[in-house]
Amino acid sequence: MRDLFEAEEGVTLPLAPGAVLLRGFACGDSAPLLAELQSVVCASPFRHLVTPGGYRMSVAMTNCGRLGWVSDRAGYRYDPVDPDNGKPWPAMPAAFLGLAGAAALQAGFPGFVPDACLVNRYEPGARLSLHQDRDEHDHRAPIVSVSLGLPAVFLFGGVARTDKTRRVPLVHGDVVVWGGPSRLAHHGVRPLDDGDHPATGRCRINLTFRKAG
Ligand SMILES: O=C(O)CCC(=O)C(=O)O
Repeated sequence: MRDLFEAEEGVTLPLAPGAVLLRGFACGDSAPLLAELQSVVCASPFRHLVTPGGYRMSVAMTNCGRLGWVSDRAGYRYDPVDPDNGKPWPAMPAAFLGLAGAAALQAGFPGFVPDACLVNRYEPGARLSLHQDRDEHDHRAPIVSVSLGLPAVFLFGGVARTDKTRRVPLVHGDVVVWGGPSRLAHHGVRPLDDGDHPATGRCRINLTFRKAG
């Protein structure tokens, strides 16, 4: 399987109208991205958020950029301040902005300048249930989602929750972009299998870039 993904590196695979998988797009940038992530995590460490219903999320999260996505008993929202330390979220590193803009352009969405980067850390067993990204003001901008480290199975459905969901295997360096008619597509991640990746160890990192404000 790994050889198949390596052979596909640089290939754009359509998922749905307005949605593509850019196989291996972030491979060349992964070391600087992960190095920059260290500084982000130093300033705003990973934490397990609580859903409005009171459940602890299995995925650990932090943010960088002008706005950060947060969840607590009061609901889901974007906040310019990290509620754990009362300070603005760390600035979005230039390498993050550059990669997100380049991936969006490659997917057919020029001029993408995200103001929010949600960083998700999956340890074995962590999952993200099917959801839509709808807390952003302007849905004209796409979502750019970068996978680093352990492989995962991404679930990609349609705008209606009942639409058929496809399973998309993602590996280190893959980037999924969805916008236009797919901007409100349901998506999620299956429970992460255990493993050890040379770049991240026993976890998967996902960077989700959005224009939130
Ligand atoms: O981890 C992923 O690949 C997807 C993350 C995601 O769906 C989200 O942050 O909304």
